[in-house]
Amino acid sequence: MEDSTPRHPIAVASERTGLSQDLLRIWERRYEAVEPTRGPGGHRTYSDADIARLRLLHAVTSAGRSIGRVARLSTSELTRMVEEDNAARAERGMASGARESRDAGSHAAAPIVEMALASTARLDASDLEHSLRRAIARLGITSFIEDVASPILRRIGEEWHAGRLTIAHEHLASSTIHDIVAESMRAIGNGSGDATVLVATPTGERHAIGAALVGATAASEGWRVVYLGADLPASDIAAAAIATNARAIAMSVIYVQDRSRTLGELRTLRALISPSISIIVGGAGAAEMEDDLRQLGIRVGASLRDLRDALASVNDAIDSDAA
Ligand code: B12
Repeated sequence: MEDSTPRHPIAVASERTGLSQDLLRIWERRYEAVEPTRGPGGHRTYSDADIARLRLLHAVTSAGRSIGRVARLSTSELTRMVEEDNAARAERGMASGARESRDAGSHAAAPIVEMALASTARLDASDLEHSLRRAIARLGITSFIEDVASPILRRIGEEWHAGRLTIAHEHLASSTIHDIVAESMRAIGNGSGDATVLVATPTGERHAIGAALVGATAASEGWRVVYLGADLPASDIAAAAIATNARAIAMSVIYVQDRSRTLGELRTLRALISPSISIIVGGAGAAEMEDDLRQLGIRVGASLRDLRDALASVNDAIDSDAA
């Protein structure tokens, strides 16, 4: 059994657990994950038992669980969870290389997600931007989108819905993520790719980040991307597609406020452009209208993998036209 005598300042706790001092404070204040003793000057002092518990919390969150779900578990429950994770990892020893590297990406991402949420909670935009830029450099754009940006946005949505974060926190995180993803999209796509895809959201859809993620994914697949952002009328999207000679239009629909208006916009878009230009629509809102969209001749995708598949089949069609 570990010693519960308070002995270590926060710098030592950070060094021994691999968790930043900021994260230690957040885990304590928001989630009551540990309760270090306060010295006469108010400084936190951790025991060996606290440090052992923090290491367990680090291991179970790095495996993909959110701190909110595990912070209040007893130390013996956390130990059991880590043992189960280790056993599962050993059992999975024969898994394929691709799967292994994908898991490695999401393991590396879990602490980044927690750090980014902590920076958002402090409204510290420069810290948030710094950790996100480092994450893109380390993980690459695809893993950044799937393992970092999407989980952060989901968690921010949950915290916002539960009233634990305000619209100011959400705006700070959304605008930072949007700008970084859009910047990467332009950096990857700059001048490359023969085929053009136009990316936008329809009138009434103000959620732009899905479209930016779509643009960055298409750019990383070698497409030239014309990114128009959010909330555009069908007639303008069609005119831009014709002017840029786009071979595909990818639209993100996250929230449907007025179903008949959104469907009407997409119907108009389909009617205004040549049938040889593919329209691919995805996002949570698109899933709600899937049958209607298919009837209009619009392809529906649920994930960015579906987007890659759809763009690959457009490319195949371009190649067979050229042959
Ligand atoms: C940021 C945000 C906002 C910001 C957007 C800022 C911006 N510049 O984008 C602002 C403040 C404007 C906003 C407004 C609103 N929001 Co909002 N918002 C969010 C939040 C936190 C993140 C949205 C986001 O970008 N997600 C990231 C997306 C891209 O991830 P995803 O949806 O899982 O998409 C994945 C796939 O679907 C796929 N995909 C996405 N697009 C495409 C496209 C193609 C072609 C393909 C193949 C795949 C694909 O790839 C993604 C990555 O894996 C979500 C929370 C959440 N859980 O998402 C709420 C959320 C979407 N918002 C919500 C609501 C209710 C609203 C408002 C109505 C609030 C209000 N009362 O005003 C308004 C509506 C505005 C409007 N008319 O569009 C709800 C929607 C609930 C619902 N479905 O009924 C959510 C879920 C929050 C919640 N839990 O309540 N919001």
